[in-house]
Amino acid sequence: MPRTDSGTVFAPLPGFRLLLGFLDATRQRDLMAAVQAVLAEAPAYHAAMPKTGQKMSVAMSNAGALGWYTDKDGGYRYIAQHPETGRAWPAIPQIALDVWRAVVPEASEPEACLINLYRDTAKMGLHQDRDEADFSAPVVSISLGDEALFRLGGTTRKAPTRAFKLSSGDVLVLGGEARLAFHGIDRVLPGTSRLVPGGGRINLTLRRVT
Ligand code: MD6
Ligand code: FE
Repeated sequence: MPRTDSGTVFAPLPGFRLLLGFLDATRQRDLMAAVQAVLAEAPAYHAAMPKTGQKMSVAMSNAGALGWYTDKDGGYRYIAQHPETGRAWPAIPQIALDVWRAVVPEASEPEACLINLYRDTAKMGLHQDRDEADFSAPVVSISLGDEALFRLGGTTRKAPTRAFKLSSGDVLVLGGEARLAFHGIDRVLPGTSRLVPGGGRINLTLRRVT
């Protein structure tokens, strides 16, 4: 059971799994190198929120058949090409596919790998992952680099929330009842890791989309 920022433990919704230190230092470095190769081909950008057009503080890119994207007019969606280069997204790094297979062996192959890059004071507001057609498939996330305070709530926005720390190499699964739990990143703790070149945190989220 996760230990929260206030030192207490709590029981999250069924289907929530936090695998602390799932990737050892070597596999973190190898995955980081693979992510850098993806970003060299598909540069990270600051996507804009629907309606307001407000740019997100987190920079994003994708790997896989489909990539999550948002802009002012089109809203949240999955697209098959990088919005600026027009090219197909690079393949999902093998280590990330291996994590998916190991932690959710019952699920079909992931179609999307969103890459979230947090520099400086970037954070992510409380949200549900609900732009996919099928919520029966879990979402698997892998954290690399600086530690972050992850906030997890219930399936309604007003349900109580708790924050706990995610560190480099941790893997988090939102499946079952937890698949639609609200969650976000309160803040990143700068300088807590040297893994990400230039500093900061990277989170990969693997998903089925169709
Ligand atoms: C992050 N993670 O850790 C943001 N979504 O940077 C997510 O939004 C997320 O970690 C779905 C499932 C797991 C996650
Ligand atoms: Fe999410």
